[in-house]
Amino acid sequence: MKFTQTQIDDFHRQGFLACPRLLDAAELPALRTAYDAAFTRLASQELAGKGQRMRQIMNLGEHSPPFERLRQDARIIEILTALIGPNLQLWHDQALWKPARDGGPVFWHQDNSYWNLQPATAVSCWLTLDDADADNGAMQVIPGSHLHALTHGKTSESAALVDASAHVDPAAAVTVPLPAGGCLFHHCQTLHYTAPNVSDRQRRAFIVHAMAPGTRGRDGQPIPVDDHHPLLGAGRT
Ligand SMILES: O=C(O)CCC(=O)C(=O)O
Repeated sequence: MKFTQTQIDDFHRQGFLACPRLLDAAELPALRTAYDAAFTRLASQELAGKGQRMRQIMNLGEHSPPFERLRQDARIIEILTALIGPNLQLWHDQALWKPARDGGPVFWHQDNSYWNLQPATAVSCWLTLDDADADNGAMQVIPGSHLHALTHGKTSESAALVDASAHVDPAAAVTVPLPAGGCLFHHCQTLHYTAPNVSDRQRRAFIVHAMAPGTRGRDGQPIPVDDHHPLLGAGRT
């Protein structure tokens, strides 16, 4: 799927871009089966703090061939390349599952408050395997928020999760509903939030986080190209 230059310009202005049809419906059943199997087979983490909750598997692609293929999918790489530049490196992937009727929002945050990547130009592809809407945890974003890094509060001393809600005017939030197989590309400084799943429908998301090679990590050093952070697309050997 090709984006127009206007859509790419919009991404740079707004910090996000929705792609309602990335995968074909026929591709979804096998991915859902592999996703469910992974949450049964692998130890998933439950990250929680002050009512916030999410279930995640980090780097699912390293454990599940369908997701290893998906994080290198030419359709995803093509769009990430249009948004980041001609060379890409994987930062990591994540599976984030909101089971039906599972309470717990993910508070407003900028991903780069966790990562401290420099330059802050990484982009994420948040892909949903289920129809996602306001009731089951569709992504909400603040347009233009990627232009400034914010200071985030910790949800508690021990929690791994941060909270930038104090910086957010909820009236400025845009909810991005997506059909199954659709995705949302967002910049690593775009403020985003997902609400608790108050529906009877689960919401299974898979996220590919990509950056330009040479991006520096928390220690100020370029992230090495290795098995956890391989080159993607044309750069991959
Ligand atoms: O999938 C979700 O519910 C939250 C995703 C998120 O906040 C993130 O990718 O940083």
